[in-house]
Amino acid sequence: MAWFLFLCVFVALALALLVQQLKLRMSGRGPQEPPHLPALPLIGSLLSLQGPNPPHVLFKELQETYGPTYSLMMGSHRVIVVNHHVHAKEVLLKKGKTFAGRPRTVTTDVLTRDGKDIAFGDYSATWRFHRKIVHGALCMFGEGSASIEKIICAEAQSLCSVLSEAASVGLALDLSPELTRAVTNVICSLCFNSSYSRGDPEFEAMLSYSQGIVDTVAKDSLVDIFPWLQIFPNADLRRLKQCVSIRDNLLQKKFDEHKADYSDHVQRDLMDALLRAKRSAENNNTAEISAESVGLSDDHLLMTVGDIFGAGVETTTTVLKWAVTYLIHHPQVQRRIQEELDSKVGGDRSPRLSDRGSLPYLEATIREVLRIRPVAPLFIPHVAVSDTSIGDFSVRKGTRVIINLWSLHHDEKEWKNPELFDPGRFLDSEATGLTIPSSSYLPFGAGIRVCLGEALAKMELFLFLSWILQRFTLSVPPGHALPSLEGKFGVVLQTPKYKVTATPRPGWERQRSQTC
Ligand code: PLO
Repeated sequence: MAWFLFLCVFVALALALLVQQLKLRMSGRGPQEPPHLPALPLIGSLLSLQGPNPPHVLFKELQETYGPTYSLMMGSHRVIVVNHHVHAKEVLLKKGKTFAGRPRTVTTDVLTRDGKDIAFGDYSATWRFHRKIVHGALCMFGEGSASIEKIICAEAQSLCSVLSEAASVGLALDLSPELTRAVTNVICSLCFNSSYSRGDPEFEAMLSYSQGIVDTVAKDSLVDIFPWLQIFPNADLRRLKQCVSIRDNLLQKKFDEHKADYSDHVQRDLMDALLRAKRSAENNNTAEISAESVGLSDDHLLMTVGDIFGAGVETTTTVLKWAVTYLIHHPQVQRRIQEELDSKVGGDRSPRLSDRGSLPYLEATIREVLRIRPVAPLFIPHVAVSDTSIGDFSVRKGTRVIINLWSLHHDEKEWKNPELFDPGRFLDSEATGLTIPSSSYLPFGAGIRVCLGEALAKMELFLFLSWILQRFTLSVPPGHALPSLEGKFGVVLQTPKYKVTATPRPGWERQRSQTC
């Protein structure tokens, strides 16, 4: 009986597949639609997406069969995967507004109270207004401001003290929590005008909930493809909900504290700036957009601070960890950065932002890290908000579009030996100036959803790496294997866990008390 049922289901699925393919061919839209991976009713193209490789690598490989732009079905959702920079730029820049939508998924809805944030929130008047005030607030507190440089340098100083202490007792360290604390404190100062010291229980709680969220959110897990799976017990979803609830309590606490002693006259941090923008929109009855009319609730502000916090910490920390990992694999690159630092900054003071122009090799190294291991190899999926096209292919409203940044950054036609770590490719022929040798390079995305924290991230990467490399040489402890370069796929591409020995450079055996 069971085998008969099984046979019936199998025959039904096969027939449905055949009919679907025939329909596609006969509809006359055939040549207009992107090449399509086989798809079965209900499960979509899931069978073609199995295998040992993470999605970004698999999507890159599938180009060989289907070309650089192809489509597939994730459950009942039509998805187009874009692997080439020309089409990627059409989606992000030329038709940015048409492709500005975001899909709603079970996990991101849990994280963002049904899309009330900026990164995962769908395109709407509320979203535009919301992004505008966050952009304004970030500009006021971030980019180019002297205070942010001071904050980063203070954290760099404290990070280097920890490395120095460990070195003095011959201890190898897992740099992950140290880098995370440094980066978290920068964002904390910016958002809440506060910071954490080593071992602070609130910081430890944050480390653990954030890891829980990174492990479970927005990675095209089955529950995001098949939302009805929520009705079954799901350990990942349970963990995500627990972590989000811990995060939300923490954010709510900070939010309430700020609201309690908010004053229109002083703006201490980003949270004050957001509160002020919201209040002024509410009071401004004559404005065409008031907070009421665009529906900017307390939830929106809270979720946005969650975004800034999460994005500000996870992304920058991840890039720093990849930078350290590649520097350990390539001691000659480390040496060259150190020589550059010695000759341009010297040993009597610490690097400053104004040194950026005179340290091209370090900048080139940062660019190369962002190329070879992009933080978000598939970005966050976009959605077409109306019927449109990509190149010659028609795209129906509601189609999800995944830009495979991994393919752009590893395109053999654009990059010589793309798997080779070579900062030199970002230097000009005299090796004194910086270039971007290919248009297939978009580490921060592009268009109306471009990363809001690009300037802040670049300042942090430059200052943290220059401070560390001025003082230390990084390696794995004797006898330890080099860390894997593979990366664990998720909402960010994660580095492996491993220990690092930071050996003080001559003259830096004892931490000097210097600021920038
Ligand atoms: C990281 C874990 C945090 O606890 C929550 C969070 C918020 C914003 C997310 C971020 C996580 C991961 C990186 C994301 C960012 C918004 C933009 C950024 C997705 C999930 C990228 C790379 O697009």
